[in-house]
Amino acid sequence: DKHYKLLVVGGGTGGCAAASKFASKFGKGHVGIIEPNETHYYQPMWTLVGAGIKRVESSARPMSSCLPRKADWIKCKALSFDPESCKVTCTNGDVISYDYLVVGMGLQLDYHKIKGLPEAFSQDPAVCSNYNRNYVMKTYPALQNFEGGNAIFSFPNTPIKCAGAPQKIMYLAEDYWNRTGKRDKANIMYNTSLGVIFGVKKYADSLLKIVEERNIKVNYKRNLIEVRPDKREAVFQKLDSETVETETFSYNFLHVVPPMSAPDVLKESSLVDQTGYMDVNKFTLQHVRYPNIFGIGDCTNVPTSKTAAAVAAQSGILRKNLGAFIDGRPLPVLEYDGYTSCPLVTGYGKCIMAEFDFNGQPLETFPIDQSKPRRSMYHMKKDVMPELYWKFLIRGNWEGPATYRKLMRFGMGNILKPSAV
Ligand code: FAD
Ligand code: UQ1
Repeated sequence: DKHYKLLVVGGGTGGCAAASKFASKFGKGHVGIIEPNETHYYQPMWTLVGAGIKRVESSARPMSSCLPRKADWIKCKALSFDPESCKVTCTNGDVISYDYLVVGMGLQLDYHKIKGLPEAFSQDPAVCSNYNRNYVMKTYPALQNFEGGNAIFSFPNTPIKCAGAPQKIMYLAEDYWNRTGKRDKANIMYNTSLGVIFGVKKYADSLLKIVEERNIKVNYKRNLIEVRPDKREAVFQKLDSETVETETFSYNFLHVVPPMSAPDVLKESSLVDQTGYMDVNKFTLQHVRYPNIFGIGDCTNVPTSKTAAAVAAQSGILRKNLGAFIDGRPLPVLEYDGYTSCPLVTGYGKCIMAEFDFNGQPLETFPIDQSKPRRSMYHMKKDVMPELYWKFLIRGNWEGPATYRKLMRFGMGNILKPSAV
């Protein structure tokens, strides 16, 4: 059976970036990537696809064009991990051994944990979800066909990727119905399992102003547990009640964000902690029990908001720390600060660019107040980020904006500080 110096599991954002860096370093034949899918999706595009701004095709590229040429693509799923003997078993029967392993398996979407799903997606045109390549294609037609009534947007009771995405599509929908003269007939509701609108106060304050100004009702501690397409009812569990209590809403439009978890294969392995995510050191991304294993992205227990922006920053941390470990140098070389970013699209042509660290402290790149919705940040999201992703991030050449942030701060600091004059 095959052996690789570096084996990467997952050819998504993190897997591609990691494999690219080390395939250039080690050369042809020394890096293997296990990835079952023929197509790589730029998932952040789906917010714009749902709003009719981009086509779903623009979010897709052939996997073969995304994986580094110098690495071997093992086109199947990882089936089990044997970290003691440094082996991964695949669905095609291969057992692959490695010196070093990087796991970037992302998150599994657990639509089936909501009663009535996924069937309701095929039974009711008013039920949609930007989190899946097929269901996102239902979102814009559902926006167009909406004729008034309750429009409900859900947020599940688990960690999710891009925690802002469940409300981005709501602001876009509100804007769309406003422009098409249907806003007066719409009763827009954000039913979230959380107790806050966003985890970082600076941006939460801006969002609270927006929901108030635009007459959007926020119902906190409401978890979607059932969809009844025949009656057009959505059942939510009240998480703030001591007894098991539910609340049923009728809907005319329903955007579902499913519960998410690490992929089952990972949960069933010895690589995870009690919460079911890969157990890594949050500063170095090295596994806490198996030093030759590193994790990147959404599948790890790193306590930051799960985004491609976070993966970009983590790819730099991984390059340095895994690189040092391979060379026998001591860790940490560079510690992750939790940098993550969430472009909160608040309408057609408007975006709040949230950027923050492990402590929920803003870490903004630009010398402007990014908690204000801006057209410039909308263009960053719509036009700049996709290019950055395809040309640099998945090629291992975009490690986030930290360098630019420091340059901007340094420049501004000198201009603004009176003592420097
Ligand atoms: P992924 O990119 O999801 O890749 C995981 C890979 O692992 C997949 O290719 C999968 O096929 C593979 N895999 C799974 N199981 C196995 C197995 N058993 N064997 C082998 N391979 C396996 N991020 C932002 O930064 N900004 C945004 O604006 C933004 N908006 C978003 C909007 C939406 C609607 C969505 C869905 C996501 C958004 N994100 C955004 C989040 C971003 O897409 C993810 O955080 C990022 O892609 C995570 O990268 P990853 O490598 O951890 O996982
Ligand atoms: C980012 O680096 C990134 O990766 C390409 C994203 O993925 C889609 C993002 O959405 C964001 C916001 C960033 C952060 C970069 C800047 C310049 C704010």
